[in-house]
Amino acid sequence: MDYIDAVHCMQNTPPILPSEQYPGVRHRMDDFTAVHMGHATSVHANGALLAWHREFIWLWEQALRQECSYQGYLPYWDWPLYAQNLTASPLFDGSPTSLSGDGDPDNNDCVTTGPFANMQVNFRQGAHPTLELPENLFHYTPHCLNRHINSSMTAIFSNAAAISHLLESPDIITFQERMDISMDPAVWARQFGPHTAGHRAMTGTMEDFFSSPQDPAFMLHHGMVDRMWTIWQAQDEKNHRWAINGTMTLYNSPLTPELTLETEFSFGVLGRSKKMRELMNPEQGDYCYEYV
Ligand SMILES: [Cu+2]
Repeated sequence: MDYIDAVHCMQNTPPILPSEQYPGVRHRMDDFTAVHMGHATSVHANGALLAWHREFIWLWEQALRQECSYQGYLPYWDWPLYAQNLTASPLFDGSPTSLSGDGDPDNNDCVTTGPFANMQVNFRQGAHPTLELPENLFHYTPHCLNRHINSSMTAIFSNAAAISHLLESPDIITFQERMDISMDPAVWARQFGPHTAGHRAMTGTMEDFFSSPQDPAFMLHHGMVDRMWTIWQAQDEKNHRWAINGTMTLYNSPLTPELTLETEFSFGVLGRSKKMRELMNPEQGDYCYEYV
């Protein structure tokens, strides 16, 4: 409940981004969505996904604490617990302690139950991955938080066996593919990792390539992505901890320079730029966290 209150608080806190350039930004949570949107083409389906989103959710947790007096930690969505039936799970059953339930199919799939019932989201949705930022990306396009939850994908790709398989990845290339999506277009349609499956299962707001952080489920979903990476990294300090693979281009194509520990990531108004090296260990540098 404290977490839900803190999210509401962020939605009632004025933004930092200027409204002339970012007309859709109406509150602090929108700052996070807008930064995610601006970086989306360079931090997905490539070598930057894990590290960039680690910092992104860490910055969110910091902001909840510093700006909304949140005393807790960032919760995560424990995929295998609910993979077979998301709408029956305590996360999405629509109860007062959930992140709200499924959308109402008779009302444009708008979410009408739980703490985020009738919540307004401010950026458009429906975008798929593209190499270029779409025009009018930051325009004010108010509509309802919407979902059309379908557990068929998480049932297959986020279950306990899939998570074990993910954590047994022998190297970072395999881990990335099992987490997210294969780099081989031939298998895209039938093979997903739990990262992709979670976005697709929620559909609607959560499925937009750019503006998905508008759904309060996003941060918990990425909490679990980061938890998986954290566990995998800690399995083998020598071979997993500093393992990097890929570029900052969507699907690593066209080919751009390989990431190194010196590659810098930016986080706009959310925080200072950081090198890849600073994002590789949750117990080093600015970070001091672990997963239970
Ligand atoms: Cu993302």
